[in-house]
Amino acid sequence: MALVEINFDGIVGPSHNYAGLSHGNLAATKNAGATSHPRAAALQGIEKMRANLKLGLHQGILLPHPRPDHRWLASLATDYASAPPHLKAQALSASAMWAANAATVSPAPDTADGRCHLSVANLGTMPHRSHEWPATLAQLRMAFADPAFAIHAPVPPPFGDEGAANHMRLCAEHGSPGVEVFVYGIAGGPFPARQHRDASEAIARQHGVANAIFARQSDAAIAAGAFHNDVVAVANERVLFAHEQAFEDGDALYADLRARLPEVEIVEVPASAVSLSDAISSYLFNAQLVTLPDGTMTLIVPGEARDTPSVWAWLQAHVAGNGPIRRVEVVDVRESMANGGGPACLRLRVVADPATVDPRFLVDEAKLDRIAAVVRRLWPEAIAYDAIGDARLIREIEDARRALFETLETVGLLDS
Ligand code: SUG
Repeated sequence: MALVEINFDGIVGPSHNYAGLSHGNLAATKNAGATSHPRAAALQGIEKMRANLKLGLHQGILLPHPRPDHRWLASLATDYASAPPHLKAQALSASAMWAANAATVSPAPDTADGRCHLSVANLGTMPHRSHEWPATLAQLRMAFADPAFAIHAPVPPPFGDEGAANHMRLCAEHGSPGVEVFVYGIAGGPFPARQHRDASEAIARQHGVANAIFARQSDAAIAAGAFHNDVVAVANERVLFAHEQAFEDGDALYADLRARLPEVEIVEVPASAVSLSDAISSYLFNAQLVTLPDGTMTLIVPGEARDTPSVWAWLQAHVAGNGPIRRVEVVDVRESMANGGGPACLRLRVVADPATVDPRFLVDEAKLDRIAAVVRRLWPEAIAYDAIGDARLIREIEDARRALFETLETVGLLDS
């Protein structure tokens, strides 16, 4: 089979909660201390995958990590019962659901050795995300064990790397050679710049990317709450869809792209139509921009985009006009959105032949039904912030994950 784009969505784990752990992520900070609904959150994610299957897209999954992360706590010379509250919250976070931060992916047509390269992100800036990488690495090694893939361990700290959320690929079509845009930030504003240029360059070298551009995220975007570039820009095949204030020097980036890929179409949304603040609160750009089997370029946006008048007006006008985005689909991922994760955060894109992927990581409707049944039966209905120390809740979370792994025949990964 030809190379196709497969979206691997992180299944929302049973410990999903609102602990306000991500400084610079305005939604997560605003909802700190709120009661979460892990069951509803996971079901929303499953419905999004179901909708994408119905659109004719290829769909995969990544699995919840062991939470609490006892191994990480042990490395800090403590355990869940005696850890201070902030370490407890950091050890329990379900943040691995945001698969766009799992790894950076360079598909085979872009790389020197003709393999698809994946580098696991170190996520070193935020303590609660810094311990995701070992479990991610174990899953990627299992899912992509075929020699068509090369899996790399993370770039070492202190060079922060947040994976595909700061990486865009432009190409004539998925299976042809692409230009890879690595977006980095520079520290100095009110919020951390999570993606370091040295990390991006190391990954481009490691993957043997022939055609790479390094573009700086604008300070204004980071200061307005765009803690990852995928909050203000998204690319698919020949289209780059970005906010006017996404990049420090957008004109230079666009000129470079036009020189390297003449068919590129840049859809820039002016701040006069959609403010940075509306773009970030609605997650207009944290959409999945996808090509349907009939070639229709479609934008999958969260419900919050429809609820934001400036954003919805812009989308309606674009679709009514001659722009490359021909269709808009709305999905409900509000439990994830409340922690700053939109439709695009929840998925990792891999361009590959599905026959080379371990089938346990691919889903169809029937498998989603089985996953949903486990979630309905065992995922906690709600987690109040002050309940995270409750031993019974912890047991419930661990039992729920184990049942899912048994259903998916991935028990070999339970302890990684
Ligand atoms: O890293 N939220 C995530 C959201 C990640 C979104 N991903 C992309 N943009 N691709 C983050 O800030 C909140 C968890 C908490 O506060 O409990 C959190 O980690």
